[in-house]
Amino acid sequence: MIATLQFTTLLLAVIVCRATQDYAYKDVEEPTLGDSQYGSLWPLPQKVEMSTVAFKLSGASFQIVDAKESSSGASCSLLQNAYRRYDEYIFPISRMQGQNKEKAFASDVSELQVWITSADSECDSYPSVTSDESYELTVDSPVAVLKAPKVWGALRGLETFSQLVYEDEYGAKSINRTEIQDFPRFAHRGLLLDTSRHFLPIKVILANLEAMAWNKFNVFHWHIVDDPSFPYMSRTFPQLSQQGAYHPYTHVYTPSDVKMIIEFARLRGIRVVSEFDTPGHTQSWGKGQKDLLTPCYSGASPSGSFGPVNPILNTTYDFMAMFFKEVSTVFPDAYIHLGGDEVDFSCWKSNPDIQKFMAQQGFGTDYSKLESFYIQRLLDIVTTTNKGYMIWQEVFDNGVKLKSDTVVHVWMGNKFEEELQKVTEAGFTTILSAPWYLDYISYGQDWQKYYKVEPLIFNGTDAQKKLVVGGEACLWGEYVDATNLTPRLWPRASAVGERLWSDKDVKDTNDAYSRLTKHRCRMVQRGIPAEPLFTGYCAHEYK
Ligand code: CP6
Repeated sequence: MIATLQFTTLLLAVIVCRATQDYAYKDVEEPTLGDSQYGSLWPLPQKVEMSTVAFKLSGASFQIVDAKESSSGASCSLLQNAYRRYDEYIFPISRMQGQNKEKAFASDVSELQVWITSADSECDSYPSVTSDESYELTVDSPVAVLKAPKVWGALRGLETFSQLVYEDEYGAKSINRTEIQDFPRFAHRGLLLDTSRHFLPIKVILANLEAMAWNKFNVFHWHIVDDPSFPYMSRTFPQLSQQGAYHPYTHVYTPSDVKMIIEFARLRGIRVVSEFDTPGHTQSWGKGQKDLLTPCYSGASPSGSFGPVNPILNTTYDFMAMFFKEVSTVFPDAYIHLGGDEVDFSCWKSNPDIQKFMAQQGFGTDYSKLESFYIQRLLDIVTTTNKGYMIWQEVFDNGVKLKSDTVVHVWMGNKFEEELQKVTEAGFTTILSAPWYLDYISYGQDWQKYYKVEPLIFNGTDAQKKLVVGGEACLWGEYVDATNLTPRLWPRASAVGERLWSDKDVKDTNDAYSRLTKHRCRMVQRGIPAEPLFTGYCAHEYK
């Protein structure tokens, strides 16, 4: 038996594919559709060795199980849940019918054994920016083994395993002998969704968290409130959503909704980072919280409209302290995003009380000093909750004194390289969004534009480059609701997903096109209406 196996191995050419291999770089508009040697893997693992030896998988007998040596097992519901999910992805029809109607044949690969190697599997923890997502996957007969130090790596490896399974020309589930070693290039791989411009139903958020996991994203940046509406239901200040949401009962996220979203994300190794953006972008806050916003003046009298948060009242800071105390307990992540972007000074300028305060403080007419004054106090407040914070780049640009573990979020479109250079020169951790504004749409294959971005292209030392912990694709919600969000996101966000996960030398757009086309079909098959990249069809489509 062993002799036969060795003989087969010798006879069959083993293709050794290195994900880090350099490709001839072609700048093409329409990539040619050839088959990638990596099948439909997306994002491409760091190291893949794939043989042409194919094994059969029988839905009747194949199982995902805990390895005997594993430090985590039946008591880890995160893993058991994931096994069930991936079992259904691999055998969708047979599993959906409950009973397996396939003819039982012996599976060449009877089991995928999941082996958590570290004593603390982190099964009951929340993921963090330092979570270990690495894994090793060996597909062989009679068993495949997935080894990971923590459950987070196991989740990533299960997704990869499911992507290796394909149907042969007779429709039989197959998988090739494969060895994979994998880990993310960047620790922060996020997606921003905006639930203020339009309310997004819970099930839309959950479906997209699921799709994030398929693309190895690990941060849901929840831009939960903004000018148009305040859908976050606060226990401490219930009037904020009662007055500020589009509808006080139907268009709100209750504490239990938020809990459900956080747990659904955790089970997929995804952090939920909430953003409560101030002092700008806060019109909706003013409806339920009297005197929070600055009254604007026209001439000598109030105009009836309101501007950013009023930074000169003590009541503002009392409110913020209570509000962020609540937020810090509702969202378990170690970071809160505090916004700080796009503050419009015209209302502050019009207000005589603010003018007086500016003079008293010696700010002259530099309103960015007033903005910094507000942010500084807010940061001090949030620091007392023991959370780290993330802020949009303007807060850094304005010279606000930031804690050393602050994450500066670079979003302005022009010259992001210079900004990354400045932010990291000052020693701050940073994430990049500027080139990945998916709310911008245009004719053609814009995924290639997102794909070709190299985050570390700026001038800087190795130490500076290490401070770039990742990036986020942003889907701002002005023109997006439940009807068009999902196809607008996928597979365009997948391009960002591979850029943030795979090696920097994975940049062959033709190879990416082939894999992404199949990956997109797989997303459609799994129930996500991902839009097509270009002309063509999906193998699973039938009348
Ligand atoms: N909302 C908030 C937005 C944007 C920002 N903050 C935004 C700005 C410019 C573009 C797209 C989105 N809609 N709160 C900036 C971070 Cl082009």
